[in-house]
Amino acid sequence: MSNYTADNIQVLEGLEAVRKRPAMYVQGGTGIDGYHQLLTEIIDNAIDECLAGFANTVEVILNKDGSATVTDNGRGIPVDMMKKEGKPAIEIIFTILHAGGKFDSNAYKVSGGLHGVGSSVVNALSTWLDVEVKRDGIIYHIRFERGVVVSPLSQIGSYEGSENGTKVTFMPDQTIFKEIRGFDTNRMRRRLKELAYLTGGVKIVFEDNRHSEPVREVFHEEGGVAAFAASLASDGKKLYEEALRVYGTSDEIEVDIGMIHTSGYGQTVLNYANMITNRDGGTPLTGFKTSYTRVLNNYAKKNNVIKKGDPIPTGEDFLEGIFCVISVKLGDPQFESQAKVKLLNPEAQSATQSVVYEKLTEILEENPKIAKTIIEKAANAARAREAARKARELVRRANPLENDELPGKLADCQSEDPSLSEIYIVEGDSAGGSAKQGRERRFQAILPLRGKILNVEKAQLGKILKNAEIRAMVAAIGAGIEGTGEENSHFNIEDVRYHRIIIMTDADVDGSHIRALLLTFFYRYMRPLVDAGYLYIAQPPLYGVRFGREKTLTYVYNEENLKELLRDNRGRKYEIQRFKGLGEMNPEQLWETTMNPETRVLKRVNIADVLDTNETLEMLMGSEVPPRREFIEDNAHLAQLDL
Ligand code: TSJ
Repeated sequence: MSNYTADNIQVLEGLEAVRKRPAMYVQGGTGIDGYHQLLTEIIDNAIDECLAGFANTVEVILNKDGSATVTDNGRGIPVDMMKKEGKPAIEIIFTILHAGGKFDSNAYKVSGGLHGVGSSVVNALSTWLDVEVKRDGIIYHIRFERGVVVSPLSQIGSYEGSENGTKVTFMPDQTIFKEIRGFDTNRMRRRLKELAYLTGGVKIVFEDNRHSEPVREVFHEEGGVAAFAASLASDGKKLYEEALRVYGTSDEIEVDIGMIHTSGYGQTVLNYANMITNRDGGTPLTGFKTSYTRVLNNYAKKNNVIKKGDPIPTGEDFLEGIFCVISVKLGDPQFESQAKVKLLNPEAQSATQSVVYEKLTEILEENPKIAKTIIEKAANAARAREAARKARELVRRANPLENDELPGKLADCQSEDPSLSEIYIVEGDSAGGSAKQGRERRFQAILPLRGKILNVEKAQLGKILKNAEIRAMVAAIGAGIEGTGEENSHFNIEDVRYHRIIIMTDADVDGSHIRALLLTFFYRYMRPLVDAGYLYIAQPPLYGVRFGREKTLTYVYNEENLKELLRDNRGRKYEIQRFKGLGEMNPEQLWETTMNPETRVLKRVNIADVLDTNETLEMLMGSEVPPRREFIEDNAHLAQLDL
């Protein structure tokens, strides 16, 4: 079999494979994306000729019949005979899959491998494809249908002057792209504008001749990625006139970055690898951020731009308000996925890092005003960040429990003058009920506590702060708590809502237990209350004695008093009522004996009392259970801890 025959078989098999499974060869498959990818591929080839330095203009024309024409003014696709194949090079290029690489003259040819579409794939998926090449004064022509040569390469004319070039016109195959109506003008305009920025100087002419009023637009951006970045930022917010361009080559990777800083707060960073957008950046972005932050910090330090005491800006602070375009070009791009959202090549990170370090340092040295502006913006961002953090912390770690609302079970007094106001902290709901009925509501508030309160000596802080009874007390007293170890935890004595805080518990073992727990709580978390003498213990009577037919009871507060009273009234008939709990007194009795400022006996708590209580509590609450039970039983008849 001759080479010629073997090659032809290879060509036909290749074309058949592409037409059978287009999605394997075209990113975007046979949908709208794949359809545009055909045109993109042809344009990229022309752009490559520009990037290689042999052309400066690309023309893209959408024709009335639905075909597209792409022209460049480069060298013209080679038309010379290939000895081995016995065919002109141009025919090989359009018929052999992945033949592009063979003719690559520049390291970062975008076609082949990158898009997964070669010009041969476009050819195979086109109803027809015409190529005209102008080379050395001669105009060549070749035509394909569905990838197969139908008009072999021929000379069709001549031209004057040195303007060589390539012109490709193709008609996407409707039998493959069944549902697609045509190219999207806006999509093409957007891509061509982007290419104009990314190439930085290639003149791209766009024509849409499909409508009665043809569209013609020229994209030409000499400013490259710097102009790109500048175009993204609004003029009024720019912190300096000209966008910066950081450009260099390292390890055969071309790094081209444009940036401008604005007074805004967002950050816009676009990433391109071989002119393909990478939504998630990748290694070049990482390399950029590393050196960008380092260079700016170095400059700030060396030139004392950041004031003493100001926070050091982070990388994110330096990026506040930035508009930046990062474009790298490299030989063998590796992407995370088919969608190419992220570039993975590690060498692109080190190349970007080294170019940015070297070139940005130079730029800052040469533009001290801009350097200062960028750093001051970051310093502001850092200060704002720090202030925001502190504000957040204040909210989060506000005086614990301070913001609680007044508890629902608090029966508050009418007076808003703390020096005239009292609060009774009452053991149990039933005693609370009597106290609420018996009180003088103008200046007396009642807060009933349900059962035993938490032992703050043993519980963890978090649990203490969550405890409903404790929260209720803190909220009612209204001055926060201290001693939590938290930075913003304070007890503010000026905020106390009552200058008499009165603990009122039953005259029994449980009552004394609860009282001890409360005292410990106040001592640990509201110590100034104790120091100021605001804390009291109510003294409810133990007995009520009725002599003869008297209507009123004589109240007795301890055993001594009872003996004395009975001795003094020897010979009289009497009845003794023992009050086991506050709940056994009716509201009037409670008022008269324990709450009426004219008749009640209050014991003011002092530090010594509490310290005693601490020891007592140590024993009461300690883990050794037997001595505790003993203590409670021994002292039960006293009905109090001797405070
Ligand atoms: F995609 C394509 F093949 F259809 C296509 C290629 C489409 C368009 C509009 C332009 C091109 C193209 C290719 N423009 N310029 C070139 N250049 C070459 O192919 C070329 C020229 C000279 C040499 C050389 O070594 O002399 C090598 C090459 C690859």
